Amino acid sequence: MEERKLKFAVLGTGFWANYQIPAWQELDGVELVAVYNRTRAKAAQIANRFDVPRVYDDAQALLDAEELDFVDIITDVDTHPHFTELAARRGVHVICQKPMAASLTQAQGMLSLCQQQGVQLYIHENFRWQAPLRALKRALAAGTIGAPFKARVSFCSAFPVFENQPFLAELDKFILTDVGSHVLDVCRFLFGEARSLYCLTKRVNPKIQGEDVANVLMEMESGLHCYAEMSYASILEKESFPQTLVLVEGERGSLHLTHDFELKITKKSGTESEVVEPVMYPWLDPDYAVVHSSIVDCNRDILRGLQGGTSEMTGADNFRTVQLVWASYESAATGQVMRWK
Ligand code: 89Y
Repeated sequence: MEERKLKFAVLGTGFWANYQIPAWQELDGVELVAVYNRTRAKAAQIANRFDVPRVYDDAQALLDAEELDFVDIITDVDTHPHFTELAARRGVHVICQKPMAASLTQAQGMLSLCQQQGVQLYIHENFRWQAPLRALKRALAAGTIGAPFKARVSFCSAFPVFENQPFLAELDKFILTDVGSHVLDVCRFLFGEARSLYCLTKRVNPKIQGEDVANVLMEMESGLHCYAEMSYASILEKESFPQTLVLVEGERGSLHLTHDFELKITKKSGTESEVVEPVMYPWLDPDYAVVHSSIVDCNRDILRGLQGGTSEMTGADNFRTVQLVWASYESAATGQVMRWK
C-alpha cells in the first residue's frame, strides 16, 4: 500500500527556499501545500515558481487553516523560536534550518517546548550529508587508515557570501553561527563528541559586524585532536567554496578530502584517489552544488524520522553542535579551555 503523503508548509521564502523546496520535490512521500512570508509578494513568487497551492503572510493564519504534518522553517535565525512555538502549540512537527537559534538558551527552549507539546523537532543541518563527506566517513569506518589520531576540518574561503545573503554582514556573531554550525557538526559526525575546546576568533573584513575567522582546537572523547578552521577572509591559490576540506591522520595512513571532491587515501604503499561528485540536480546553483545537492539527502533522512524511522537530524542531537558553537564563543571571549566531563 502506498504510504500517505505528509503535508507540510514552508515558512520563509528567502534565498534558501529556492533550493529547499525543489529538494523536497525530489522526494515521494511529501506534499507542499502552503508557503508563508511576511511579504506576501515574495511568498507568491515562490509559490508560483514551485506550484504551491496556497500563500500566506500570516503564519498563525496558515497554521489555523491548513491540516499539516510538519512545517519547514527557513526564516532568519532570530525568528526560529517564534515559528517553532506557533507550530508546536498547534501539534505540528517542526523542521528548522540551522543554526537552531540565536542563543543557547533559546535553542534549549525550543527543545523543551517541542518535548512538552509532544511534537518532533528536527534541525536541517545538511553539510554532513555531502556526498564526499559521507565517502570519507565510510573510509574511516572501514578502518582504511587504522585508528585516527588527528584531523583538520577546514572551511576557508573568500567567496562573496554577503552578495547572496546580505543579512550575514549584520550579524554580531557571524562565522561560528553560520559556518561553525556546519563545520563543528561535521567534526561530531566524523569523530564523535568533544571533551575540550579552545577557540580564537578575529574580524578581518571591516565592513561586517561579526567575526569572519575562527580557529577551534578540540580534543575528542576518542582522544583524537581535531582542528576546525573557518574563514571568509582567506584569499587562497584555489577557492574551495562551498567545500569542507578534511585531512585525517591514522595509525596506518591518511584520508585527504581536497578540492573538486577528490578523496585521497595514502598508505605506506602509496596514494589512491577517487572523485566523489555530488548529484547535479537541474535546480541547484552550481556555485553551491555540493551543499544544495546534500539538501535532498538531509530531507530524506528527516522524512524517515517523520515516518516513524530513525533520523540523525533530531533537535536533541543538533543541540550538541549548538553547544560547541557557544562554547567556542565563550572560549574566545575568556581565553579559557572549555571542558566537558
Ligand atoms: O549560510 C551558509 C550555509 O549554510 O552554507 C554556506 C552559507 O550559505 C554561507 O556561509
